[in-house]
Amino acid sequence: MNTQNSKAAFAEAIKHIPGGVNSPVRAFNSVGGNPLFIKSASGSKITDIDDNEYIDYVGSWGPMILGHTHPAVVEALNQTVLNGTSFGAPTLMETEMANLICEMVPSIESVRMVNSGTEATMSALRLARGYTKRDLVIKFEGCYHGHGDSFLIKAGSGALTLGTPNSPGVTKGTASDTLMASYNDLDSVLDLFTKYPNQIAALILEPVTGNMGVIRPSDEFIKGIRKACTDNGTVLIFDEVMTGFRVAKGGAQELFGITPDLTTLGKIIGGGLPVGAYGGKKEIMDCLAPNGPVYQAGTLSGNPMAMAAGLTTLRILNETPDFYAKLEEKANFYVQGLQSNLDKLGFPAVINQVGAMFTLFFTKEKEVKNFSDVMTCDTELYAKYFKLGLEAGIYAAPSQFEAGFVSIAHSEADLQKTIEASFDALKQLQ
Ligand code: KE4
Repeated sequence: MNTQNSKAAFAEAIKHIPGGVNSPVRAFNSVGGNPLFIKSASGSKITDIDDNEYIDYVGSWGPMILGHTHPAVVEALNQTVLNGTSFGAPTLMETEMANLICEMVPSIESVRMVNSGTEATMSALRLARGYTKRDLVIKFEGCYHGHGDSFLIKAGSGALTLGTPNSPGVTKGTASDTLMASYNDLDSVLDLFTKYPNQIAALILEPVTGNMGVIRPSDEFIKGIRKACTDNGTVLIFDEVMTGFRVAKGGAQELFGITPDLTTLGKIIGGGLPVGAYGGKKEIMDCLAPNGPVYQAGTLSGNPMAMAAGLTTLRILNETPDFYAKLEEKANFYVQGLQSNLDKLGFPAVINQVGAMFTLFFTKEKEVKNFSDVMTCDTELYAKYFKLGLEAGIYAAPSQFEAGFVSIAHSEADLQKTIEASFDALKQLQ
């Protein structure tokens, strides 16, 4: 596979961009080699600057649930740009977006648009602290909530991939306000509530993890967390930046029947443009400026281009009959094919799937249900599998600690080709 142009592009990029990338997990550091520079995408495919085409299972890390360059999204952007790209003043599309989010995610009574998932989670935490007048927050080892200081402690995603789960630059004071619990271990949460009575402002979690690979919460864990937060007057924040509109129309909270107090959103709600959002109980959201004293702002929050792409995407998700059934059918076909490969070869690995997100863990464990299980993975083996996939025209996440995604644009032929390529790769790795 010729990637000469990407190699040259990377040599140029590293001159003036830290690590040659604008987000660390793109750098291929954990899988080796140079990142591919992408020039275009359409539907389920992406094409690099050496004209290699790949079936895309990254989907821009989640947003591209409709596939790339969906005609309705492209048309909406083409029309919107002609009227101006940003006004710094209210627009009708922002109200339409807020109304639609509140319709699709009933726990959200009021919602504020921001420009990234990170902005959403850091703002939600500040809001929870302002509302409860408490300082402490509980997060889970391996969960990633963006690069806000309070969350870069034992964080997942790129921080875990690159081995910096505790980032330098986060002050001791900030870090001391973040309490760490273990995913799927309810006692580790209850112990913190016992140790810090009436001091915990918020508990934030990925209701299905994607940033240490995909892990589903146990019923006991997710229900126990809801009860513990209610009993202790702690704001329960579901970070649905990845799971929102992905694992179900109403996100993981619909899937599990759990009502959080606040929800953070991103990725899909921007349709590929920079958007984040946070929302929830009106009583809490009304503490936000200009109504209340908790401050948060943003020059480009709710800008017309992002609203046009996001609204078009959400309307399709909301109005297409059986969209999620069809999407999950594709994911099931794919995962069953991968599982069949493992079974035929007797290859030790675990696949976790929730809806249209999944991870193939290269571990000898029988199941992966928490961070310590994830840490048994052979990341070098994953790197080899990833590169064999690239050679076969499959673009997966360049890290074992991420989620894979299918879009509605992935055809059965795409999935079948990927299953066969996976079989060949696993056979070579035995
Ligand atoms: P952004 O600031 O990257 O838009 O969102 C941060 C974030 C918050 N919460 C969850 C659950 C997330 O998954 C993310 C971002 N996810 C990573 C992928 N695992 C973004 C990819 C990247 O960092 O380049």
